[in-house]
Amino acid sequence: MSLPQETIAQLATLLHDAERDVRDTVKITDAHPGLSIEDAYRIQDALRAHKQACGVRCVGMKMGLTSFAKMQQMGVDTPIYGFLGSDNAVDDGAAVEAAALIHPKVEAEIAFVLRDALQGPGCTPAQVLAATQCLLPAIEVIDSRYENFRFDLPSVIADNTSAARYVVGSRPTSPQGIDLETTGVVLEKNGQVVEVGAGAAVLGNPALAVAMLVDMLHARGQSLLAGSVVLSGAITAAVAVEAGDDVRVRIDGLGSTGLRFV
Ligand code: 0L1
Ligand code: MG
Repeated sequence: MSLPQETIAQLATLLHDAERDVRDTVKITDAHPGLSIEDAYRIQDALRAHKQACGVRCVGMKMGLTSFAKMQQMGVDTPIYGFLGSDNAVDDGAAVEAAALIHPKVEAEIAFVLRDALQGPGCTPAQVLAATQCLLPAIEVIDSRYENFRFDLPSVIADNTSAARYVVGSRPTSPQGIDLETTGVVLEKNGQVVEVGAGAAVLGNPALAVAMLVDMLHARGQSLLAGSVVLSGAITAAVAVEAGDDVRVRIDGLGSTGLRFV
């Protein structure tokens, strides 16, 4: 049975306040063990509405759990999605205050910037590429609001898939001529290579992850708006960071981006 809207709003406020106050909380399924995936997305929607009421703009969307290894770890066969708020965006090379985050980790990703809106059902990678204005190298900072980064699927969906910050490169590249499957990715921390990967780590092709996002949104009566930034999913494992760390991602054909934790 689905939760009443009042409970959905209370759970969204709990997660909003945990993020604002930089304190972790127990996963929400401890108190609501039967929480459905649909109710988890309703909590995420309420969290987005709460942030928008505080002046945050929704600038795009993200896919999460896009690697087969992570999906297997969580015992699921589909990825999950979240939203990107204007308060999540960091300028290329800028500083991120580590004390404003609970236990941040970084992931290397490819960002799509859409020229055209995309609507399901049946969205294809070719349609995604045709609607894409440019690709950018990206770093997503994830920061679960749950103790020890421990959660189950409904809890992490409600928590906006651990979205916290993101940075994209400043040199836009047309998707034409980029082989998103074989493109190589290097994630560096403090000048040392800590993770390497290729685009195919994201569901075989990051454009497929964006197409899947469009269909998942359609199933809930939503779509991707023109101008959206879309983080297509982690190409590397997530790496823990702290104040003093300097992080950079370099992607074949797309250039690089970075941020500093202070
Ligand atoms: O962006 C991601 O892939 C993260 C999804 C949520 C799971 C996690 O926090 O590791
Ligand atoms: Mg991610």
